[in-house]
Amino acid sequence: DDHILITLSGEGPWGFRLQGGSEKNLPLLVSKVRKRSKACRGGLRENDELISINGKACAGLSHADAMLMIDSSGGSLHIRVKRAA
Ligand code: LEU
Repeated sequence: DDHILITLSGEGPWGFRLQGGSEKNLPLLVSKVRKRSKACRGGLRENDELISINGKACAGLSHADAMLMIDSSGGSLHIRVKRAA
């Protein structure tokens, strides 16, 4: 599987949704990417697994924690994702 670093510039909303999180013992996966959104144009894809958000590892993060970190980016959003080959 590939790791891909995605940078989204400016402010949210970015146009994607997450599922999973540590409270469910599931990886944080991108469940939906809105067409023509910043997330879509920036290369984010459905089923990508979030590995880090703004340089902070996602291991152990709950769904709510991850959403807070994304919402409080305050400017550009840097996410590392793992994409199934
Ligand atoms: N729904 C948010 C957005 O599109 C992202 C979510 C994962 C916090 O900006």
